[in-house]
Amino acid sequence: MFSRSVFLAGFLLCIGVGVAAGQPQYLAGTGHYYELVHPTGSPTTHSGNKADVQNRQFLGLQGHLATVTGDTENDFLASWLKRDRQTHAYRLGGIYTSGQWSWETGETWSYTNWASGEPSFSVPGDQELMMYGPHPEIGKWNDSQYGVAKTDWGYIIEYDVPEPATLSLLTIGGLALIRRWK
Ligand SMILES: [Ca+2]
Repeated sequence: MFSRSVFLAGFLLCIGVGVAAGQPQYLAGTGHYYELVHPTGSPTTHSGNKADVQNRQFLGLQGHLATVTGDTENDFLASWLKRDRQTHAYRLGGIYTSGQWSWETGETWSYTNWASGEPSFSVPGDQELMMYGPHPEIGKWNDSQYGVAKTDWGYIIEYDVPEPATLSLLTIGGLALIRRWK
């Protein structure tokens, strides 16, 4: 019984932390998975990345450009970007249009983590949102004119896990293991 419990605990732990580099990673603090997509050198835009992400799924979960709504989520992504130093900017799912910032998922825009002096609206009008990669303010946010193609920007995908689905997956996985063990 002891070894069975230890094995099951290990299995559950692996769901949280045992993902290979380059694969979506799980953040227990939000219960969501995240994926870094690095630039390929081809020009990309916010709307282009958004369309790409709408075709991306992980474990049957629909992805969206990441929405960062608290320190837990921001710190997780910032520390990931510190380890995986590829480029200076990663798009998020936030835009400034009709005079206000919003998340494209409809989540409440209340948390922000702007770099010093940002958002600067250096070109007035609609803006998109990015998180700094390797930069003195890594993990902080900056705004940039919406619709401008970038060759050196990556983006971050977030896969939301509905809470009942998380429980079901864990329960099904655990039951399957126990059955196999018997
Ligand atoms: Ca989020």
